[in-house]
Amino acid sequence: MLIKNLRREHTDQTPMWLMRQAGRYLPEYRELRKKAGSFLDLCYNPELATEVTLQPIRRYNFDVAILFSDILVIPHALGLDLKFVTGEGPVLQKLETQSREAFGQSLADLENNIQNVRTFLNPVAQTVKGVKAELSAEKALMGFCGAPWTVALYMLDNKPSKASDVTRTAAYAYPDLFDKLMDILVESSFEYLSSQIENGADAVQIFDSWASQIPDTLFEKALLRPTLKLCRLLKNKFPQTPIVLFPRGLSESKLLRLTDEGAGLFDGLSLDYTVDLQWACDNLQDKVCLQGNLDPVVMLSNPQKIKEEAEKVLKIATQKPGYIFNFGHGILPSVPVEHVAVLAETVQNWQKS
Ligand code: 1CP
Repeated sequence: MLIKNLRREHTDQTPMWLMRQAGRYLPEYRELRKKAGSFLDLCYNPELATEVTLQPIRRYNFDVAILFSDILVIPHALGLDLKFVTGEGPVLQKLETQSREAFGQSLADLENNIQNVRTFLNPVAQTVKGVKAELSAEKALMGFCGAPWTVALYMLDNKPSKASDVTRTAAYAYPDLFDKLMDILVESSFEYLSSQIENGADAVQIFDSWASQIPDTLFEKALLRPTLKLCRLLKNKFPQTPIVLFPRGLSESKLLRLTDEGAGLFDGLSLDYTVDLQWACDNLQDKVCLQGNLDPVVMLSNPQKIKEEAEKVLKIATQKPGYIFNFGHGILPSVPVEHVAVLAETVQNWQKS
């Protein structure tokens, strides 16, 4: 059902998955997380990561499992120190950008490590294999990575959710080195996604969670060029594997530009919760499959409201073929599990008119 929708073919039902569906709102996740020790230990333990990936499928019968890993395993594989601190989130070693020489040297070190990405991330490939072996045939496994811009933010700025000053400064001060950083991330993400696809991922999503921070003047350099280059490499090697982009926080004109310039290079566009869904269906759905848009905070309200809001989305987005149910960003850890059951039931019972 996922693949058919990504090809914009008709299906009677609407496929569904939720960003961060395997995570802290699930008691069984918290339990297993305690056993694993650190978050990274969990990511790099194929047996436990397989189990965590499957937990939300078992509980809610979602159509799509998203691989359990993180976007920051790429910089980790490239040699930067990475820790996840409880209550704080990821702490990643920063690249040196004080001078052109220092930045250039940092990049040379990363570049030397591209050849190690596949070996370093082999445990994640083993997780893909493990999930695929247990997932029933009518369900799909989504692989993923971060988009070059969003991953670069974590390598340069301290709090990507708040500011991108260091990354933007680097793009202005050393435009050629910034391009080189994007290229390193394109190449290593290509290796990482290739290994996911070769081991059984049915589709892949590229998370550009902080695309909202890209200034207009850098849109081509930070998003269009690197992200579409990654898509082109994947399409050449795996023409049958659909690609979904999640460029969070782009304006309507930029979503249109991305969709036009990326025609044939990606298959699905995941919408954040600020996008006008009717506008997207009118202007984009004839070109790409749409995904998402429901405000994840709705899940903190009440069952009646959750049902109403989900049906609003379904009514608008399922008029044409090519829609995957999801949120406009990740599920919050404080969402009650029963509320997710209400959402799943609503989507699974929805009859297209
Ligand atoms: O303590 C814990 O258990 C850690 C919480 C957690 C989890 C469950 C983190 C830390 N990452 C993840 C898993 C994860 N991350 C998945 C697994 C699959 C699923 O969706 O169920 C995925 C797809 C991601 C992707 C990811 N990691 C993104 C892009 C999506 C998004 O949410 O915008 C980003 C930005 C990250 C970085 C990251 N990792 C973890 C946190 C808390 C963050 C965000 C930090 C920040 O706000 O800057």
